[in-house]
Formats: sequence, C-alpha cells, structure tokens
Amino acid sequence: MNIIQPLTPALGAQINHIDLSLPLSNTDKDFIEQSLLTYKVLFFRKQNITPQQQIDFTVNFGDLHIHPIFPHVPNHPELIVLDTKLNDLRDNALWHSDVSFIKKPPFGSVLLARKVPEYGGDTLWANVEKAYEDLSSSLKTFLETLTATHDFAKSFPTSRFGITDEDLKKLEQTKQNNTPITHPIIRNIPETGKKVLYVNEGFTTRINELTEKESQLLLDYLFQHISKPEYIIRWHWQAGDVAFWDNRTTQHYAVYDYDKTVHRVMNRATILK
Ligand SMILES: O=C(O)CCC(=O)C(=O)O
Ligand SMILES: [Fe+2]
Repeated sequence: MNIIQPLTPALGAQINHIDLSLPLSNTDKDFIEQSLLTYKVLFFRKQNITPQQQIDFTVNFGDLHIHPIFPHVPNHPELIVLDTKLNDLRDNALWHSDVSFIKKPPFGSVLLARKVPEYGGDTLWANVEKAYEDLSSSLKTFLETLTATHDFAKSFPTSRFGITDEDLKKLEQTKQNNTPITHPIIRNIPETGKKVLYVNEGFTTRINELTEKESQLLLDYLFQHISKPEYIIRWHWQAGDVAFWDNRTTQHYAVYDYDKTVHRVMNRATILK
C-alpha cells in the first residue's frame, strides 16, 4: 500500500502509514505538513485514539483553540463534541471555514469520527485555492480591493443557541467578546505563495465596500462558485477515521441527510497558528 493516496484531482489524500496514537516523529510531522499544503485535507483510517491522544497529535501543529459555545469532552476543553444527541448538527450543513470570526482564524482542524451512521452523514471539503484560480483576472483584481465582515452570530443564532437562560447568557457574552471582524476577501498563504477565496457562507455577512444589494449578489455568486463539484471531495466516514484539514485553503460542509434518531459523534481539535 502506498503511504499516501491522492483521492480526487481537486484535493484530499489518505495517509496509510501513521499511527496517530504514537508520538509523532519529526519526519512524519514534516510529511503531514507538506502533504497538507499539497492535498489540503488528509484522512487517516482505523485510528482508535483517546481524547488525550487526539490532543497530543494535534498540538504538534500549533496551540489549540477553545470553542466558546460547543460542548467539549469532559476534562478536555480543547476537544469539541459534535453529537447528534447534544447538538443541532443542521448548523454545520452549510459551507464554512471554522471560526473565521476571529482576528487570526484557525490554521486547521483535526476531526475524529467516534460514532457514525451506516450510511449518510458524509462531510464535503472544497478547495478554495482552486476556486480562486478559476476566476477571471478582472474579477480577481476587483476582489483584491475588497474586504468582508465575518460574524460569529451568523452561525450561532439566539433561536438555536440561546434557548435556556444559561445558554443565552453564554451566547450574549460570546457575542460581546467576538464582535464582527473584517478580513480581506483574497487571502495569501505564506507557505505556498498561493491565494485563496476567503469568504464563507457560515460567517461572512457583508462585503464592506459595496452596497447591501451588490454585496449580497457577489457573495451569493462566490458561495455558489466555491461549491462546484469539481472543487470537492466527499468523505464517507467509518468510526476511527480522522480528517485533518487546512482551514485556510478549504471549506467544509457536514451533510445532514440522516434521521433525527441517528447517533453520530465527532470530536474536533482546532489549531491556532
Ligand atoms: O460533523 C462533521 O462532519 C463536520 C462538522 C464541522 O463542521 C466541524 O467539525 O468543523
Ligand atoms: Fe466546521
């Protein structure tokens, strides 16, 4: 078996020779970093790792983010739990880049599937470097002049996340700590010298330099463009699969096509770098 298998022409590769439960050698760390720049999302199968092992693997790549809203694994605040019995996972069924509402958005995320449906509940990733490259040079030049607002509240509405008094208090506090923020629409990736389209349906509310209507139309076009099948990989999960994605050069979408009674559990560690 090859140590790395590319999965689509657009992005994604499966890594076969690394056991994430063991300390990572410098060679394997470099290999993962280089592969992530090339393939943007990496998959590792049959990784029956503990929460501590997931954290130990992920900190090799940077400090971990503590999510202000999502529940976490007991005693491990760095590990978000996405559990159909605890969260409304409809909220992840839209294209987004994790936590783009902070000043320096996360570099990447490491997601472990603990419990998955027999079918359904796939996750999609899109290559936003390729999406950028395919735009006309005139539109690229125009987009370079624009910035966009990213707002935490867009994906965490009070109607879903502020139902109990306790949740509402936490949500209001988080909103105060995370007021809307501006990022350039075209983002540079220093390690590769490449550019990416950096607006996402999950958090981007507005193109600042345009009228409301112009902003809405252009954002709609860009959101639609990013989601072209040619830019996408779709992963069907098995329990023990790990996906490690570059959160700058990809966006993802968790397909919500399963019954409400299905139990699906994922744990995510998010890297600030
Ligand atoms: O549940 C999934 O497949 C992905 C959810 C998600 O958006 C994330 O972990 O960042
Ligand atoms: Fe996400």
